[in-house]
Amino acid sequence: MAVALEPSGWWQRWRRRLSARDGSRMLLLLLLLGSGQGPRQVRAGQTFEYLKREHSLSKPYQGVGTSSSSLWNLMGNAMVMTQYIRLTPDMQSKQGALWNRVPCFLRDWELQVHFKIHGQGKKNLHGDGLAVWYTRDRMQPGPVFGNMDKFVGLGVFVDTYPNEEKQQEAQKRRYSPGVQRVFPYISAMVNNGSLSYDHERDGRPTELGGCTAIVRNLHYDTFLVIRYVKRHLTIMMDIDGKHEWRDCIEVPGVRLPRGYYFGTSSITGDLSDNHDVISLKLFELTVERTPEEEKLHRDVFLPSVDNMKLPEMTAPLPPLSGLALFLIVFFSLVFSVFAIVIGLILYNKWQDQSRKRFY
Ligand SMILES: *[C@@H]1O[C@H](CO)[C@@H](O)[C@H](O)[C@H]1NC(C)=O
Ligand SMILES: [Ca+2]
Repeated sequence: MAVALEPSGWWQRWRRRLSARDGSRMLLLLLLLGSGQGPRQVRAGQTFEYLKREHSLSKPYQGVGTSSSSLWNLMGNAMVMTQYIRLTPDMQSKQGALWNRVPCFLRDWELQVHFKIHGQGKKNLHGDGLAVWYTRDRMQPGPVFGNMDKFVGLGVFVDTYPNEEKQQEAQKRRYSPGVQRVFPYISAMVNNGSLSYDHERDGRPTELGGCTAIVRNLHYDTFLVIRYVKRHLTIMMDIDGKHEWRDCIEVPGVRLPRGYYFGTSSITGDLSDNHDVISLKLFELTVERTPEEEKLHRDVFLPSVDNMKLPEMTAPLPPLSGLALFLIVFFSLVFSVFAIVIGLILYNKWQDQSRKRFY
């Protein structure tokens, strides 16, 4: 497959800052920079970045999902529009996905996701969000943001509905301080096929890390980037309209096999949103490795994370049941009465003794 190179590095970063995200300006820049020499590479530190067209998707979405030669397949309710690919419309019980047909054999890469989540729902009456995948299997519908559970690979979730918090609220439970997460929330999970994503707890038991990301109904562009370099997983976002990457998740020692597929999926339930993907851009990152690193970073066959300590099953504090509350109040009262009675008796005795002493 022919792979075109896109000049990046400093240029890429400059472009990110300067909002030159529209095609015409990019083309102009290419012409100016390339000056007829064809594709160029621009060195940025020790890293070269090349856009890999076979793993990327952008407007116009010619042939997506329809032609047999398409690089991308659609699934479920996903639809190709002129300006975006809609994974789900703002309607109940929809699910859709978009999957790259070409397995990715790169060792170091960066995936930039331009997405938009918007809808009619008011605060906390919208859902459920979208996921970005790098997994062994593709096109497998299921409950995890529209994809199969017990997946093998990496999942990055932009979760817009706080299932666990809402459930706790309904049960009048409380969180211990520092445990509550603010939604929308981005989290990541690496799975070797043995773990289930716990939707009711928004993936809390299996999350590698996460951060709050207020991404709904914004009038500017929102981006997510997943960078995988030397087994270091970094997830950043650009959701403030400032054209700057903000850190979200950083995990060292992440082992991901090669030859997996990129995809994105979404699901709505009782609550809904439009979940749109505008572009997916995969860059190959060419980094230098020392001979030791070469040895260390040998191919793996199953995803894993070194020294992974899954967050403890931090159950919210149990609520005080009615009975417990009654017993506490009852015994407090009984104790108080006892204390007062004993106090009075002792006081009387003391007074008697004082009287005896003076008369
Ligand atoms: C798969 O992951 C689970 C949970 O992290 C771990 O306990 C198990 O040993 C792993 N299985 C293999 C074959 O690596
Ligand atoms: Ca959720």
